Amino acid sequence: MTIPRSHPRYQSLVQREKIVEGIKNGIVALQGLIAHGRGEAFDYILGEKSHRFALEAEKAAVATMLLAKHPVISVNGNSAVLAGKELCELSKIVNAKVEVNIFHFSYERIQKIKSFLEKFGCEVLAACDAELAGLESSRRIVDSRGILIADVVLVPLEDGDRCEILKKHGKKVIAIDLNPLSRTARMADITIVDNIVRAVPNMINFARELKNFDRSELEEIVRSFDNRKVLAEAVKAIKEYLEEVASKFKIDQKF
Ligand code: PTJ
Repeated sequence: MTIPRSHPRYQSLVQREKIVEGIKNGIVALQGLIAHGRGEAFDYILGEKSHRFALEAEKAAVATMLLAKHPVISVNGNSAVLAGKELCELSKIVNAKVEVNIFHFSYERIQKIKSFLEKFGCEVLAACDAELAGLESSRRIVDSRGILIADVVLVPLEDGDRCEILKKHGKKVIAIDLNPLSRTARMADITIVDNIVRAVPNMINFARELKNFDRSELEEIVRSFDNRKVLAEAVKAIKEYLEEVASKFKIDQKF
């Protein structure tokens, strides 16, 4: 479908089309439609912009990845179609591995996501030759060269069952999740409350800048980061945005 650039909801409609296209070619799970709708709703009440708390988390996330020994970017169906190209670009700058890991598991979809990502010129792990102990869902199926041995894992658009287990395995978890109330958002070490389509380009910009920093400077960025403050600010931002909209409605009513 061609979306006119002049449409007031152009960006949002483009994202929807990518998800729908992803369903048609077997990359996105049907449940991905529901997940996307939830994300859209949260983006709407966050004012569809990258807030200061999101930028802070994006910067700390990049610093953490640059400091890591084995950083891995975990990619599922929705993340692949919405930001696959950018995730591959980020992986190259911070020297992270890209691994396909999905909740609604099938080998066929694993292969489709892998081939889709490889078009952007990155190496993609998807051997499914190891398991994360303690996890029952299909997300336990990992690559022995990737998530299994990772010390830092970026998990965009996660469904909430894995974050805790990754942490039990001693890994640092960075989540990208528009819902600051989700289990993943609350469990992660760093939570990026931002739309993946804005978050990853922001992270690429930070990565280009921070790549030249000393380890001590990167460590300082990570040390001064406070995830609980970020989550609190995200919830406050939603409240303030809704109050502002409500007060505008009240002013309009007077005329
Ligand atoms: O490809 P699979 O099988 O691994 O399945 C992927 C989905 C996303 C379907 C699966 O992980 C799932 O069901 O996720 P949930 O439980 O719906 O959680 C996804 C979270 O991502 C929700 O909290 C959404 O608010 C959030 N989200 C959705 N779209 C975006 C988003 N966060 C950032 N950017 C988005 N565009």
